[in-house]
Amino acid sequence: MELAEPLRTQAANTLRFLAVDAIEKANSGHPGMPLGCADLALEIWTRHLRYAPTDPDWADRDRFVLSAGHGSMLLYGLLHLAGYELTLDDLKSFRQLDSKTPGHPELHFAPGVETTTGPLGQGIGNAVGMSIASHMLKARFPGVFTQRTFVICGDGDLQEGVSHEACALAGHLGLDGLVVVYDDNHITLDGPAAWSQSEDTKRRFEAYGWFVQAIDGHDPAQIRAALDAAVAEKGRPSLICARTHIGFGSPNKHDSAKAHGSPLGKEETALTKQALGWPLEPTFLVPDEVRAAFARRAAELAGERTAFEERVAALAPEQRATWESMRTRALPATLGAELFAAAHELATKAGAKGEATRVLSSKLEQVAAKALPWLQAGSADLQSSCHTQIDGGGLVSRGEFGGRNVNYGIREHAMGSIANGIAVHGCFSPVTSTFHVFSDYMRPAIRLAALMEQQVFFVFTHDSVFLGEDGPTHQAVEQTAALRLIPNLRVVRPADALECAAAWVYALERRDGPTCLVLTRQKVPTLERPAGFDPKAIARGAYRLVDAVDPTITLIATGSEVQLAVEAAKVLASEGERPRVVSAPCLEALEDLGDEALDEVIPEDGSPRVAIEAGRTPNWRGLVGRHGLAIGIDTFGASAPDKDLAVRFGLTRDAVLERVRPWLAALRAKRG
Ligand SMILES: Cc1ncc(C[n+]2csc(CCOP(=O)(O)OP(=O)(O)O)c2C)c(N)n1
Repeated sequence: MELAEPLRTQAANTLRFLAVDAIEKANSGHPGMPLGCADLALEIWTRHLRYAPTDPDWADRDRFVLSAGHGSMLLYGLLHLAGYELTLDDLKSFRQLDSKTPGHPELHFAPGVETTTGPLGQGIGNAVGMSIASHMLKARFPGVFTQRTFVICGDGDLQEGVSHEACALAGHLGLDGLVVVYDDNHITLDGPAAWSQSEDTKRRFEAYGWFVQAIDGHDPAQIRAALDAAVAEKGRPSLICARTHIGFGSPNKHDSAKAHGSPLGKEETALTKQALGWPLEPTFLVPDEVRAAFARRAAELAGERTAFEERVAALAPEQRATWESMRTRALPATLGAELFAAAHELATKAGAKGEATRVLSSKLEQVAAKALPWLQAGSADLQSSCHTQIDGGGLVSRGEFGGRNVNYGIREHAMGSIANGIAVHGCFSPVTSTFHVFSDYMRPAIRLAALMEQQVFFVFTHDSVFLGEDGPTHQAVEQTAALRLIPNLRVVRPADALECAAAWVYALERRDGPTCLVLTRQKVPTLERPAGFDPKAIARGAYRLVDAVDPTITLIATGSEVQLAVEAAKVLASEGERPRVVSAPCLEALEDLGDEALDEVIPEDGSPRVAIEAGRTPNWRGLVGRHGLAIGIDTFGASAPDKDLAVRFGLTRDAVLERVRPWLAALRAKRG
């Protein structure tokens, strides 16, 4: 739909003043960006974007990402006009508690918000992920999907490193249908962008392999021509560098950082409305003609959904079943049993030598991948070490999106952000992988996956000092503890094949949040379990591996240190103790089940508690209590063979016993 003047200007000004009025009412927000980008957003939404306000999750919709999330009111205004369930009252509640219109766009609040943005750069990374997911769908179901991905981003997004990583990969993969509009307003939060940037963005993106156009971002004809060309471009993503003016229309704040992040103020609002020929009252004005124009657009788009449904209906039955599985990301009821059976086989094969949990997890991932067409994997150039590639799944590459594995290159941050985009897109759950220590490089994305309640599998291998010779730069010490601090993230550190299977079962069943799988480089032995042991107990998060009636000591360990606890317990038992050993691959998962579940596994029975984990100890102190013992590593590691490191860091059976015995004795002496 093309809006003729003066309706076009009226519609753009409607967006502008919905934002200005909402920000004034909230007395907080960012008016500069909506004022500057209204012309661009309007053309995207009325001319190109295909959406279904009554069915916001319609699978073949185009995705729109406001990467410059501080401009949230622009998005809320668009959603309101487009007919989503977002009323004027919702706009009037901008930034208020429990409103649908939080300060930055958040997934699950207003319908039509595709991803949570605000941390600059993430939206672009997400959009690259959405575009990869789109291409993967198109390759799997030729002729069925038409979706594209539109983005508005600012200087902040393009300065952030994550966008460099993501955009380089987007160019490399030739992601056509990805259209990024750059709000090139020369202003950031503190002042002129020129204070901190002077690169030639156009040439930078051309060097990445993008199709780049530069336009006046307030000239409708130029915007239309550029968007038309960008959408039509084949074989590469598009960047439109749109020269805009922040605070457009505001006599005293346009082109100034003053428009960026504070309300215009009563006087300046009045002056801006006057300057753009907008009535001062009523506020939150939506002229009937503008509403009618958006209704026409909705009607125009109504057929798209039916046409898509018809294309799906015409699929061969087998393909339709695959699509159904992807659409719902359904888990076959038998998968859990299959994973546990595979784990038993793996354990038998590993024999006395044992196996690294990274290898065991990899084999189990294959079992899951066979059953789940929606499982997709990728690594930051560490496939050969992390082993997360889906065997026989093929590579995603330029022009070839039938594959299931993405080579992200050495771009951990973008990997996380792109994986989030793949997940929110709705048809794939992504696996990512790198060394555990480099989880720090992707932490902002992991945090957002948790905030957005997305099913992303973050696989981190080489999980402790026991990776050995590469030394402290590569040895995770604080990463497990640090990741456990992220709300709604679950960190699983399995100890052997069966625990790896339980980790996958848990992670796959967890639909409302991401899971980290923290895995060893080194071989670990298969744990002995009592006859008739039900592996489902593991997936609850923690369980008693060695039990005792009226225990005199409780040892709690994770991953590679569980065997250490078992060995120490054996010696303690020979010395007259009644030790209990709890394996706790994911204590937080058990805690999720409530106090009762925790009490069932680790009761308050008065037995002194010891935690053993090859990493920072503070987060165990709560569980072991003030008089408990947390054995771990609270310094950086060292470069040496793992056996020497075990001695150096006190993580041998004898070293553990040497700490436990005097501690127990002192405790008993104190208690009398
Ligand atoms: C990762 C991150 N760092 C810092 C911020 C705080 N911040 C929000 S907007 C902004 C400036 C962005 O400048 P630009 O993209 O040019 O936006 P404009 O001023 O044009 O609206 C900053 C620093 C943020 N949201 N995210």
